[in-house]
Amino acid sequence: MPRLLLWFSGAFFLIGCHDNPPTTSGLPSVAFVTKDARLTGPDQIASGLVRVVLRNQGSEVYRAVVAALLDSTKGLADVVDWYATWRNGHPDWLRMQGGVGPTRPGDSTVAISHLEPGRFIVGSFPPSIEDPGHPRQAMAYALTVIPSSVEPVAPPLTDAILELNEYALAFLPQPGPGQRTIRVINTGEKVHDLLFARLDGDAGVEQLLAGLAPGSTSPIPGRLLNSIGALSPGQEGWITVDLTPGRYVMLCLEQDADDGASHYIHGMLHTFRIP
Ligand SMILES: [Cu+2]
Repeated sequence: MPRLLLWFSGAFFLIGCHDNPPTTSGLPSVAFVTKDARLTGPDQIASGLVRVVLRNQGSEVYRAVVAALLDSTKGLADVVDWYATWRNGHPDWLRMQGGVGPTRPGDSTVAISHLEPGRFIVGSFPPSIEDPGHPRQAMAYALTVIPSSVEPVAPPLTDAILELNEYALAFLPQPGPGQRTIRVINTGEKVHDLLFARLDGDAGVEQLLAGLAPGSTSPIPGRLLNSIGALSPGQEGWITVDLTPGRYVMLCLEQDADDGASHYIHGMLHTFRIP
């Protein structure tokens, strides 16, 4: 099928449609494992594009956000302290570079991130689906990204771009049915994340969020798909999702630094149907 060369966000990107699943077999993988109160993974990985896998063996929804430390005086303790005392959004010394979004207990999800050499923190900073009084406890550890010794791998061919900004999620173009690879980019000025779910029957978004809340006894009326942990402005990641016929929702759970409301309440909520 023809590929379109589009001008978008200051750069050219190839958007294509492919009949075969996108290959990411050439990419190195890094696997993180969440259990309750614990996040584990390798201490060191090579730079470049990497398949980030999250295996959630805990009893609650977790994610694995990969964040670069931009200040040599900051470390894991500063990140844990920032998260616990979160009041004014994200510090400028911590750059959210993707990782994997909300993942249900017992599930594994995958996303692709691009990581330059440096010091990173991997954290399951729970998205703000908890009530405001819920303690913000990060499960996190330090990761070093070292220069890769192999040739850089090209980003995956994508079917659509998903742009996150204040306060909307917009597809370019809206993807059709089938296995689709989506490039997710933050074109805004605040940190954004992504929850991507297929809804059961006529379930609503509020029912889904109620089911995902920590300690909830409500059933989760849907399936969480691959999504992105969190992205600072200008950062990007890639996901592949299988869009079978049904209803889908995408939303951002970041808590706004200005008023404390989740971004989806401000408008970062998009539902669509695959016929
Ligand atoms: Cu957001």
